[in-house]
Amino acid sequence: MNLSVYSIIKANQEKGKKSLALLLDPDKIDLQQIHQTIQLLNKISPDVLLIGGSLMLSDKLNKVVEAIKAQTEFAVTLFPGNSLHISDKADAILFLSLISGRNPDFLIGQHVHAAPVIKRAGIEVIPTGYLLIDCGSVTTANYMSNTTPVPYNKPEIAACTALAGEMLGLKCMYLDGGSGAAKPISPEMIKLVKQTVLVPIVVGGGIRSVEAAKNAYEAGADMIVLGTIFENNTELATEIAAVREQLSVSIPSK
Ligand code: 1GP
Repeated sequence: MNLSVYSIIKANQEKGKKSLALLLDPDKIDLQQIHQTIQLLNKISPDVLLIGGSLMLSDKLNKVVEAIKAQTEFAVTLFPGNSLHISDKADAILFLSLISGRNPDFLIGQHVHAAPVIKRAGIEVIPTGYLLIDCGSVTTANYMSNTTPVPYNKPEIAACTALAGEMLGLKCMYLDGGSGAAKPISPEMIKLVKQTVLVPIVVGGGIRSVEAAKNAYEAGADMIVLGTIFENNTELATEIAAVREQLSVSIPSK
């Protein structure tokens, strides 16, 4: 039986195993060359494969999901920028509520449009608290969501926001500096969020070195997300991906 995507993340967390997610932007995938992407996916073997982004120009979402499903065993999880970014070919969706912001459209509005579509598609829903963090540049996610990100040096705001999200029943927290962020989220912020909530913590945005990955994992990230580096430097992405093995510890099951 195939495990649900959330149960993989949760089981890894409980075992002390660090998880890795790769994020593919459909706009940047050349469908003629997708076998190359697939080769790399097989090499890196992420725990979670995310597809999506804040803004999509092309109509390739469905095609990319279909091609990956046809040629690999990976479960495909949608990382949508809005309610149009849904493919019924996917396995799961991060149902993101942008709880760091005060824009009702991204807290609940888009969700109302998306809910019946997701229900019909029958895909796994992962209720996710999405926190945008100011990591030194205005990212597409910030601009498109029309929200103020959490200030870089205010870990307590991120922690209280994550706690509120957990109290509302969200099943994981995604701290995101946004694609191509100038710097990664600070270890201090990740650490405080980790100390505050029990749900799995996902950290992404600007992770482009082994050191940045280690810092995020050691501070408490259960899963890191690599996007830009996977697009730009697959060799380095492979090295970064190996960090999770070195840092995983073995927690005996209860
Ligand atoms: C963006 O967290 C992801 O939402 C990945 O960010 O592209 O900077 O790796 P990068």
